[in-house]
Amino acid sequence: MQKTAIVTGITGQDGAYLAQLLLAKNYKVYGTARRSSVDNMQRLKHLGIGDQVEVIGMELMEPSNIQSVIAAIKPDEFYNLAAQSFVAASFEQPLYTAEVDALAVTRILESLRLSSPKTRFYQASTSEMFGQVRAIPQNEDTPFHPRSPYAVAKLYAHHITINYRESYGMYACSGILFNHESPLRGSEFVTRKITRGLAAIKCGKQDRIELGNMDAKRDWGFAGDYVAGMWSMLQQKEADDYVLATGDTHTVREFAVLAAKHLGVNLEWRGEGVNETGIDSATGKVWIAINPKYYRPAEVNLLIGDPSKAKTKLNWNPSVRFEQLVQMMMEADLAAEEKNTEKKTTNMAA
Ligand code: NDP
Ligand code: GDR
Repeated sequence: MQKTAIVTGITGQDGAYLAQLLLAKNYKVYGTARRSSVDNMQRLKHLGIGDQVEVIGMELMEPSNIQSVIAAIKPDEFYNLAAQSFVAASFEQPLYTAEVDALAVTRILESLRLSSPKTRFYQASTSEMFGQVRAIPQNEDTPFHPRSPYAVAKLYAHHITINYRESYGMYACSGILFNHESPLRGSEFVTRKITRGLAAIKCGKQDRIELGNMDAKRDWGFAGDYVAGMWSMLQQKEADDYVLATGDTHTVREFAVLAAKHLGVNLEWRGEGVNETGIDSATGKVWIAINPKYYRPAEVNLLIGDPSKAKTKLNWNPSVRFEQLVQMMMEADLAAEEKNTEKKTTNMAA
């Protein structure tokens, strides 16, 4: 019989890749989205699956939305990907972030418990929960020390997921995922901000990119690999929690240097702290400058994950390494920027 899955956050990066994977496995996919005044199905369309996902309305702040969708569909699997996912924004909107990223998870679990207790549940947990890290690398046993309202809210969601598993025997898993990126990554996240910005500078559309903490280190992988891990977590005999990561870490500065290299630009660094600049060594032009407004009230300086458990138990392995990821994102943004420029030139000529 065809399996059914509900994916919350279908308009987001992971929602799109997960939907693609589930459709390829012949699932009936219901994607939930909140109301929007603009067409926000671009990622699904980009992957060519815009008309294959059944999109249903669900605002995570509305318990009745959650209850009615779960009671009507009673899916085999429920992937909770929706969240206020931008760490920086959580310092500006801590209460909203708590509602959506923490309390809404209890609303979902309660609805599942009451209406569809056999549904297998995946919670999108995060390496941000490790925060000020207590061990290097971080694995499932590393103690947590969250450093933002986002991470605190996600930690609540992580524990309530485990609590429903232990209290009611529900098949509920928490995937502790390290940063994963792609050409579909939101443009406010640092990787995509860099690749979009560099492409725009290259095409003469932007003067420079302004960034914050260049020393932050992240374990960056490819989103397509990570959604496969989410699915695997729900196919096991018993529910459990897993870290997904590459096991490599790089600074924001290293990401920028490598991305620029794909454009044939050798970035050199001058100055320190807020005065640091990234300069094209051939022309002396400043491509990257620091704007302290991008510093966070509390920072997560270093993340590097140990995915051994997922490798052993789920047979999960990341297929895309850092260098390929940067290349993939840089090439996609350059191609998009060049296409835009071409379109504008053609329109002006017509
Ligand atoms: P995105 O920010 O790309 O997508 C978030 C999704 O949540 C969007 O579809 C968004 O809808 C939806 N959403 C936000 N608020 C609400 C709300 N109040 N009601 C209903 N839907 C809402 O995130 P990603 O795809 O990158 O991440 C998916 C999940 O994984 C998130 O929970 C994130 O916190 C978590 N995570 C992500 C990691 C990563 O590196 N990408 C790593 C670890 C965890 P809209 O389009 O309307 O804004
Ligand atoms: P993160 O991703 O906070 O790790 O959360 P983000 O790309 O926003 O930041 C990574 C690091 O880069 C530093 N940084 C900047 N960040 C942004 N966004 N913009 C800048 O200009 C900039 N300059 C430097 C940040 O300070 C930070 O150290 C992501 C999200 O997807 C979360 O939802 C997810 O849980 C975690 O990854 C794992």
